[in-house]
Amino acid sequence: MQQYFVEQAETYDEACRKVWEKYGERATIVLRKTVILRTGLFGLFPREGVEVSGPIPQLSQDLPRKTEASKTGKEPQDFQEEKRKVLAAANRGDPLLQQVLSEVRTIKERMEHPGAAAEEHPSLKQIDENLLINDFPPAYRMGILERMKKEFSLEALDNYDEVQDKVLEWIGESISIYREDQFHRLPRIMALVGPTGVGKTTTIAKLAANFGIDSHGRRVKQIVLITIDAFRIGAKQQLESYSKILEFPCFAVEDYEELKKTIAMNSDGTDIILIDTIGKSPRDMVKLGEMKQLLDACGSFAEVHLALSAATKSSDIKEILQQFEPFNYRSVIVTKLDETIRAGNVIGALAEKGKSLSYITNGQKVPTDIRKASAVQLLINLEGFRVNRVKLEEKFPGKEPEQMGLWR
Ligand SMILES: Nc1nc2c(ncn2[C@@H]2O[C@H](COP(=O)(O)OP(=O)(O)OP(=O)(O)O)[C@@H](O)[C@H]2O)c(=O)[nH]1
Ligand SMILES: [Mg+2]
Repeated sequence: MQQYFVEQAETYDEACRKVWEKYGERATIVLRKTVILRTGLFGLFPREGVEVSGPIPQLSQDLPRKTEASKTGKEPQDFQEEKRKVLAAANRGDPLLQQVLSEVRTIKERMEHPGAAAEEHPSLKQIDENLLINDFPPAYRMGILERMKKEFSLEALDNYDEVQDKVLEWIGESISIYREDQFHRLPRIMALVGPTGVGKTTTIAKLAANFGIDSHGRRVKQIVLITIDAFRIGAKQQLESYSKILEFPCFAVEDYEELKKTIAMNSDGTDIILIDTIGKSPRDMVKLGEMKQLLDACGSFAEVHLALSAATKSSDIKEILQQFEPFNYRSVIVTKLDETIRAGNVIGALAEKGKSLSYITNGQKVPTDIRKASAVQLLINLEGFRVNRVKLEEKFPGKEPEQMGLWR
């Protein structure tokens, strides 16, 4: 019976090379599809790859050889006899044989029209294209496409509008929103860490204003600002200038002891202490370690949030999420969403790492350009999808974009 090969590789060319090395150059690729390659320990680190398959060509040595029997003229008779039996079985409607014949017919059709067989449904193609435009990581894209193949019939796939609504829902479900601890002890301590220039200081100022002052301009919470960026020229002044406008006290500290003392001194009567940190390269493990030790002075109840620019490449986001892991950050604050039309990089990386989102900032203006994170807000930012906002808001109630506080 005809046998088939299935080979996987990172690229189509590599897969073809493997096939030809194993089965010779007569081997024809009949089917080609994109798959997730699971490599590494326990199949972690999935990567996108290609799977090719087709019939294994009969090598000349595998063809019926002339045996002693054939020399006596017996084999042709046997062969004729076998052929007669097979045809008779087919005519009788033997189910197994019918199935084999149908498979052979399909293979023949595929060999005659290779493009048509490998063709995906247009809805799958369109969704994949949209995911690609939005910079979703490969494994996330493949996950969505596999789910589409499993959950939609061919008929259902024909209804593109419904398909894309469902896919948006799946993407929305993959976004985890940070739940604030309603009963945190006072003062609540929040520290922001993250790479250089992502908008930590600006975000601290936005948070301070929105937490501390209500829509009538009244002070509703006592806020204290602390920066551990005491060395850099301009960095301390940047936070101090915000603190002057907002009339919140501001302190600059240099080490663990000083931070501990400043927190202790300001604990009475303070609702929230916001701590700004020095931007660090995720590759500078030594400096990250030093800052982690310094931040330990905040105690175990402090909430660390990681600030991450939405304009960061997918691969860099993964590295940042990983390298800041020692800070045990509770959530991610996505900054500069206004600078990109793609949110897939962030959504995909957070989903892969199981991290939740607390705030989104979308502009330089203090204090207006910040929102509590919501799935809908990221979904409406996606390129190429037709967003049915009412439907999404029904699906994700209470998570609509919410501007906080004053200065709308
Ligand atoms: N477009 C845009 N720009 C922003 C946003 N948030 C901050 N910025 C700008 O980004 C630049 C850097 O902001 P900072 O708040 O100083 O960033 P930082 O993370 O504190 O920087 P370092 O302390 O140097 O690590 C400033 O020009 C901000 O105005 C945002 O949401 N959107
Ligand atoms: Mg700063």
